[in-house]
Amino acid sequence: MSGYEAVTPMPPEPAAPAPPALFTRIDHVGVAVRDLDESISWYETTYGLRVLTRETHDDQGVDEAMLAVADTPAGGSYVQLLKPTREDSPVGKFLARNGPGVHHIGYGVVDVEAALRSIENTGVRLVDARPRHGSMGASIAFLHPKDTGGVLTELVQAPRGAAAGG
Ligand code: CMX
Ligand code: CO
Repeated sequence: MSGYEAVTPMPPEPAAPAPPALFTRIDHVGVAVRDLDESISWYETTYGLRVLTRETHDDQGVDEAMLAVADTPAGGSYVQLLKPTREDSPVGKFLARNGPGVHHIGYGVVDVEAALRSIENTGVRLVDARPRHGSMGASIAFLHPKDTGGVLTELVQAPRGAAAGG
């Protein structure tokens, strides 16, 4: 006897299957700004970016501009400049608390409804239980920043046949 007890080795735990990747690309970075025209000019003159669309979304309380950064086979990527139309909106409250800066990240997904259900099943709180309309015809939904490491996260499904931002 060696002094060691014979130990039957445990069979290795079966590895949990890796979940399929939900994100296809970074669709856009949403930036809170105080003056939309001034910010657009700064992005144009400093970075040479081009404005694709300007929209007002009363439900979100924003005036916004989408600037094109890149076009990829999986879809486009953009900077979304956001100016609040009222103080008690998400971007209005963010600006009052933090000043101008990155407000959220929008990730491209193939199917926003399926992605929402999959993420919800992991226990992350959803801001939007169902997808809604976003910029440039996209279908979007937000996840709560308190459950995503402090990053307000938007899922973006491009409209059929188009590369779109949210
Ligand atoms: N990033 C990280 N944390 C954020 C945040 C952000 N953008 N906005 C708010 N929070 C945090 C706050 O810091 C605060 O944290 P503490 O409790 O630790 O102080 C907490 O969330 C609550 O902040 P609040 O100002 O009281 O905000 P509300 O709870 O009223 O709303 C949220 C938070 C996420 C539900 C709201 O911002 C929301 O519905 N966002 C999604 C819609 C949106 O952002 N629309 C504008 C963009 C539209 C587009 O991209 O098309
Ligand atoms: Co956005």
